[in-house]
Amino acid sequence: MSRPASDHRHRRPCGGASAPTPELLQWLREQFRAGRRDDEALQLMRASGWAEAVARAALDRARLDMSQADHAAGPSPGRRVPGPQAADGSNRIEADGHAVQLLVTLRHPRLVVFGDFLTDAECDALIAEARPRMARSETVDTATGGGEINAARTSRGMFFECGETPLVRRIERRIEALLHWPVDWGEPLQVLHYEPGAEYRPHHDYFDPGQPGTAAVLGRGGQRVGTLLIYLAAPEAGGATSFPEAGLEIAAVKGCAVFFGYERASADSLTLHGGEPVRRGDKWVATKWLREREFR
Ligand code: PD2
Ligand code: ZN
Repeated sequence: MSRPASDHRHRRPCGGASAPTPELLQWLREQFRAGRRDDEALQLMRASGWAEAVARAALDRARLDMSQADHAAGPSPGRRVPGPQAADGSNRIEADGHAVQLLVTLRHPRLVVFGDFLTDAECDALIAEARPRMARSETVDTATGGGEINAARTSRGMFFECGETPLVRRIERRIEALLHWPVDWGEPLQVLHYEPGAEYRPHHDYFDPGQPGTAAVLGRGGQRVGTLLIYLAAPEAGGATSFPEAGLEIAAVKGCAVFFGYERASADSLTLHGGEPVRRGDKWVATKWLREREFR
């Protein structure tokens, strides 16, 4: 097994943390291509004498480089992407012992609408678990990678921890089985609540590669590659999820879900989408954003 050469082992950084060398970054990219996990690579760098801060910075830098190269190259035949696989034209998919209906499938944007993703009782129970922790939703500040309150998003929301409750675990297992994507290759489940007038203006869910804050965000699991939006409570009027470039509106129907994938962080994916203003009643949704690899 190759080791990451560290001739800097005893060198003290002068004027701040030392930066990863090009050789270390090259070694890391080779390790990732060979399927090495982040924690294993980190262990090898430590064993070779690399300082913790440098090793972690190198990990983030190499992952970011690879993610940008992958996205510039676009989809390739060997590249895994999340999504359902219906057996021989069936309109029902078994996901972790639960039957999900396949209602709409679109190739471009790559989008699928599911019926019966959650039962009414599961929707109500998830809302009850989320309700005490709701706070004004934030969006990612593309300059810094941090969160910010934004007039474009007037819902309230919260994040569960991964596997936080038995119900959250059951839903995560169902998502994993349906989309063929490991649950920890994604952000924890988020719940949003929209009251009348609240909306989420059109946006892309992937992180804009051209923005300065994106590097920090990609360091934790790479780009987003897909979104699963689950409708937990339907408003009486308004609140559809719209895809303006595709001329598509998906009504928020309790228990249904929409998946859309974007192999490339590009507007060509036609995944510009928004939550239309709620006119009457309340809308609740849960969102699972899928990442290129383990989210840590
Ligand atoms: O609640 C929605 O319809 C919606 C629309 C657009 C949610 C999201 N984006 C999201 O959570 O990313
Ligand atoms: Zn969105």
